[in-house]
Amino acid sequence: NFTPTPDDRFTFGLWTVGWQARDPFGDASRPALDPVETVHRLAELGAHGVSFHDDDLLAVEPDRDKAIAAFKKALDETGMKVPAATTNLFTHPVFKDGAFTSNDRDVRRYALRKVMRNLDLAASLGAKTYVCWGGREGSESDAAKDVKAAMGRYKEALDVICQYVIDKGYDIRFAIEPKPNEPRGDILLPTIGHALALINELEHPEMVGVNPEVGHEQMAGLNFVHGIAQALWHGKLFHIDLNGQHGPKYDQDLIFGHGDLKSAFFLVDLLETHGYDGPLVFDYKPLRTDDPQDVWDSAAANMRTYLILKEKSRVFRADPEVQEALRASRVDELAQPTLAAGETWQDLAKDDFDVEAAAARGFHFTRLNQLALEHLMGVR
Ligand code: GLT
Ligand code: MN
Ligand code: MN
Ligand code: MN
Repeated sequence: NFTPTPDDRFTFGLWTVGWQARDPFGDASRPALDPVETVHRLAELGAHGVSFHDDDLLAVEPDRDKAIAAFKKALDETGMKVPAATTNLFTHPVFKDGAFTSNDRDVRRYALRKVMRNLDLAASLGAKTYVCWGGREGSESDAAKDVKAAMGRYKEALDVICQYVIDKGYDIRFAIEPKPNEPRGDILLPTIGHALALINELEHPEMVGVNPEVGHEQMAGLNFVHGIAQALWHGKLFHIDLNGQHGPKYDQDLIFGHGDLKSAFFLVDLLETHGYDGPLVFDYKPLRTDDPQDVWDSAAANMRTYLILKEKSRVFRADPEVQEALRASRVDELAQPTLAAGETWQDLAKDDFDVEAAAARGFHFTRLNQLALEHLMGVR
């Protein structure tokens, strides 16, 4: 039974199901969705929570106080949580050259004010993570952006908002969301690795992690599972955006599993076997061809796919043939330190290693991979 419950920690951004399907070539194909309806519908489907941009709350009610009150009421009625929130620093044309790294200093100051205002709301709703997607931080021309200076401003902005959270006593950490391009020709912090490197330069690196999105790494041709494993190793996987993508092209934001299904399987396997306990967030776009009822089918499909893959992973790991194949491929041997306890480089000197014999040994990865695929294809 693949029916989600709040214990599964599934959450959705209001902007996902609420996407009206405007694209660069066409108008909206669906009407605006009331965040109150979203909260109720997602709760009925078994979700745990919702996240939002400051501006998402104003989708149908322009009065901010009224919109917030209605949203809070829906949360109270349904028991839905707000694990994370974020700021829209990309839609208004004032952000056309970015927010934290706009060449225009006044825009940078306005962006920080916009973040701080929404941090107050996020804290009041109990959000523990605040996402920073730098969609417009970047350029189309290398002449137009002093990237070294931009890194300084990015650090400065993150330092300021960390200090704000500390001074206000909020229990909030930040998660940087990398993306290589779109809407800018090139976006700063294009990959998980770039974001991790910047975090090391901050005043409060412990307060900042990453929010990687499946499609964003795959747009750059990168292996998302590897990126997530490294983020986990650094203790920096604060949040994750799950969706689907078919290789390097525009950001598709497909339903989770509707892009690279093999990668989705190994991702769920990694998250479920390596103790990720944060929210499982679907950041997808219902197809432009979907009608308002289809949208809820698509929301349910994300969660159902995750739960099916979780079960596939469990059965894969429990299969004695898989366990034997993992041993034959020496997958467990990699966890063994290369030097034994107490050894130093000097102990590597005595050399009785048979290079040719080791070179001749196969790793039998084909068998292991085929076993994984047969589990995924449902024949085992
Ligand atoms: C925007 C973007 C997403 C980010 C969101 C957070 S909004 O739709 O494409 O990947 O996660 O700002
Ligand atoms: Mn995306
Ligand atoms: Mn997106
Ligand atoms: Mn995202």
